[in-house]
Amino acid sequence: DYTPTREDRFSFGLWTVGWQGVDVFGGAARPPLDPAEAVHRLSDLGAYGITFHDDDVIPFGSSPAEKEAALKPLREALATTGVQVPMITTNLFSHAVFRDGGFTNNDRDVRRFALRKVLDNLDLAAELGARTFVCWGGREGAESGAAKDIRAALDRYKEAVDTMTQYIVDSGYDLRIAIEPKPNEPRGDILLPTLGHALAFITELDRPELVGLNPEVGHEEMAGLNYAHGLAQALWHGKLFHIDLNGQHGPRFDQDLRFGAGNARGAFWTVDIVEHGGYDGPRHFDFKPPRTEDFDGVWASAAGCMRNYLILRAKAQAFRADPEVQAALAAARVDELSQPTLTAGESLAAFRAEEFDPEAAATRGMAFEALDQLALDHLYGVR
Ligand code: 3MF
Ligand code: MG
Ligand code: MG
Ligand code: MG
Repeated sequence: DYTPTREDRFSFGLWTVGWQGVDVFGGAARPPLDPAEAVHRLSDLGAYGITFHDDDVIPFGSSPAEKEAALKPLREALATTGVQVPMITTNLFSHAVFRDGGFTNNDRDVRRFALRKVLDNLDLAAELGARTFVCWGGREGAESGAAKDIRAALDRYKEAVDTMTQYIVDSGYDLRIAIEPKPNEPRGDILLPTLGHALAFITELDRPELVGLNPEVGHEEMAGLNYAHGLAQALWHGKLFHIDLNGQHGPRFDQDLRFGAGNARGAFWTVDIVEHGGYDGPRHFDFKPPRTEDFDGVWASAAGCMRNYLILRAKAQAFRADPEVQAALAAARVDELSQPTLTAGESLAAFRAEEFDPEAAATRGMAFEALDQLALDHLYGVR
């Protein structure tokens, strides 16, 4: 049975099921979705959380009274359903004022406006009990060479994130920031394009302990990278604060397919590392129900994200528990990699004098194909 429950901790962005299908070639294909309705529908489907950009709920430019009025039905839906808000984020990309970015816009007054918008949203995050605040810098970037001084832009990016973490500490908020890398789209080139760039950036910040990552499947695969490997490295650094699960077919536009569609083999290893690698945050979906769909299709697509996750979770668990897999892992000497290469206290002189026969070692097969076939047998459903 692949029916989701709240214990599975599935969450969805309001902007996912609420996407009206506006793309670069066409306008809205679906009417707007009321945020409170989205909360009720996602709750009925078995989700435990919803996430949103300020503008998904509060129209851009709202007065404080208008903001409260916009939040009221959402607050009521959360209270009625018990749905949580584990993460919120700020829209610094839709309004044309952000066409050259928020934190790294060449216009200083736009940067100041962007930072005020984010600080307001940190207050809302804390008030709603969110523990993670995502920063996706979709418009932080360039299409041309001379237009952006990348080193100055990184100074301003750091200044913005340092201001946010200082404000979090000064306010006593229990919040951490998660940077979401993306290589391109909507900008020709986006700053902090991959997990690796973002990890390096974090080490330059005033409070690196408060800043981690929100990796998205599609964004890493757009860059031709292995998402599961990226998650594993983020975990190794203690930086996997949140995840955006969806589906992608290789390096093309950001497809945002439902999770499990797209690269299915990649999805299997993604679930394996999420379940077995020490991540304990929400299983968050950032997908787009295709514009071919009416609302029945939207909810089928959302349900499919969770169903595919649960199917792959069962398969990953069965793979790890399979005695033949355990034997194949041993044959592939996977556990041997956990042994330090040097023995503690070993003399380097003795170590360097050690005899080794590379010709003999080169004839030992690694037995990876038999191991991987067992994984595919589990994935393809014949074991
Ligand atoms: C775009 C994205 C964003 C981010 C969001 C923060 C609109 O490709 O992935 O979704 O996920 O802004 O979570
Ligand atoms: Mg995305
Ligand atoms: Mg995303
Ligand atoms: Mg995407």
